[in-house]
Amino acid sequence: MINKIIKNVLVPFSDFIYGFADMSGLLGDEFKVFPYGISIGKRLDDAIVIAVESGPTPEYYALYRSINEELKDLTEQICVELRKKQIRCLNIIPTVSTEILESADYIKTLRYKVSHKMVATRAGLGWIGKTDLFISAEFGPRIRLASILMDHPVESKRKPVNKSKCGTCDICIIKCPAQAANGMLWNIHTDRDQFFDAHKCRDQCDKFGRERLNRDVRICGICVSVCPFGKRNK
Ligand code: B12
Repeated sequence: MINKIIKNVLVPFSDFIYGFADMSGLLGDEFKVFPYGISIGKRLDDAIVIAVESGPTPEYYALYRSINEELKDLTEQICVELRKKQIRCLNIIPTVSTEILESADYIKTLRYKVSHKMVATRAGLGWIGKTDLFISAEFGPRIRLASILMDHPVESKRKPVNKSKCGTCDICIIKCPAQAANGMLWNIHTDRDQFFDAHKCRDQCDKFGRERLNRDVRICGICVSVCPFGKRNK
């Protein structure tokens, strides 16, 4: 029933991936009533991503904005249908609100209370790469993610992914203009801050936003563009 609802909304289906996650015990107390999750990824346009190899372009920024809006609408549509079936759910939008972006806690930690990547690894869709990107089996990191939390369990065909499959590949580390990663391979016991300096990354995104796009936005995308898993699945 839930699969049918999701497939009816995600059109064309070949542009999306989705999976079901058991999030019990992984989120804060405020989410206790929603222990299960749906992870949804929309693929990014290859031509636009390829052009980001040396930094963000206006086309990439436009894509980022339009996919955020699209995913927000699609996940809301799914939530409406789930609620009709008496399933309680919460739509976690792709990015964070301006209010959160400006909060002291976010500026200090660069962490949000629901990590889309965590929902995605629990759903068995992929793993975390060396520059802390989520790498999907289908499209590599060339996706944008959204999540739905709910109170209804759904059996998953995929097993949660607990460690990185990047092996010896270091291309995202070499190409990162912020030199934000140290090369450590991720597993579920590795905290982001052990292998990735999010503040260095944010400062570079901020610089790119001002210099390349003339805007107060934080955007980069080089690690997304250079990952061989994204290229392989083109
Ligand atoms: C804060 C934030 C940033 C910050 C910090 C980035 C960071 N890596 O933490 C800054 C401003 C630097 C940033 C930059 C960018 N961001 Co950003 N950002 C976010 C945001 C809003 C929250 C991320 C967060 O809370 N991080 C905190 C850490 C702790 O969590 P995490 O990074 O998500 O990953 C950890 C957990 O998932 C954990 N984990 C995974 N599975 C499991 C399972 C278990 C059991 C456990 C215990 C842990 C665990 O492993 C990871 C490492 O510890 C998310 C949206 C969201 N709500 O998730 C987007 C998001 C991460 N950003 C995204 C993107 C694309 C970018 C940029 C490329 C910008 C751009 N659009 O050009 C850059 C590059 C970032 C990079 N290489 O990581 C995408 C990533 C897509 C992908 N394929 O991975 C997201 C998911 C937005 C989206 N809707 O798709 N971002």
